[in-house]
Amino acid sequence: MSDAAVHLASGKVRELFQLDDDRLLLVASDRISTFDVIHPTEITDKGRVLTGLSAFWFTRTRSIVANHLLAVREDGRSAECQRLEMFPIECVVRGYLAGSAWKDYLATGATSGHELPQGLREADQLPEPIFTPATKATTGHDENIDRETAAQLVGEDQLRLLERYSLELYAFGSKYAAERGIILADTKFEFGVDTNGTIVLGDEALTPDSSRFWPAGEYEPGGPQPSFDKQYVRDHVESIGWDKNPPAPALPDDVVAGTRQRYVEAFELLTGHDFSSYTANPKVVEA
Ligand code: Q0N
Repeated sequence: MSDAAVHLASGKVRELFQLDDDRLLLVASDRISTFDVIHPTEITDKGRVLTGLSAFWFTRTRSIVANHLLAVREDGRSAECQRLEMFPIECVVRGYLAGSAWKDYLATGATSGHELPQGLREADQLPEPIFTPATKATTGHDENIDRETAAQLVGEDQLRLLERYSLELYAFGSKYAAERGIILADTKFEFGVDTNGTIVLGDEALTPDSSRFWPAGEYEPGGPQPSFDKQYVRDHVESIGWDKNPPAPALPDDVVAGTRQRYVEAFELLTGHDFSSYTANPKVVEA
């Protein structure tokens, strides 16, 4: 990392440093969480997979919306980014009924103000993708909010643009992924504005940590779907009876190896590059 980079923020799995007035360094660790708790065991190369996938998507979605990526560093896990003023909402798009949207739907028939058809099952595809903004919770879970609440937070005109960019990014990513055997059930974007007031896509984008990736070959609506990346870990912690309260258990070698392989597989399926070619030269994803 650069000298004198100032630590700005820590997420569960990523760290943010300030490089200078205009630039940040976003570093993706190999940490993994299940049920919102970080395990003490790391998944080798997970951070590189997430950084590489984000860079891949940033390169391919520039015609939809500008993004904050300036350069991926040689380590493959650190990204130099343009400093933005972030919007205080998470821009979630859902093509399938899962997670908190499924819970909302069971309770109310709607999610984030979208009335949904009756009779949907868990994990069903929605008639069309929906924009379901949420507030960023510093602790605990993000809260789904309706359009009006989101408009109060960012302004009506900005919200309209955020919604449009989010839906276009999801449409691009979900089509691309579906052609490669991965269902992009839902995904979360974070946007900011640059010094000109232009909206810019920040954070990571269309990664397994910011999205639900389901293996298309195993898709079976009517219940929870296996996660493309974390299913070995979830199955393992369920099998040992972990109560999902901290601390999370250490993971055995076979679970680590299987999980690493799933992350690498997602990277290779989506980018079309061998993961080894990315570690040799991270710029391959930006071509
Ligand atoms: C920023 N977060 C939230 C990493 C992710 N380009 C940017 N400019 C200014 N601020 C941010 C970005 C970005 N991306 C994003 N916080 C600040 C998520 N963080 C939490 C910590 O780890």
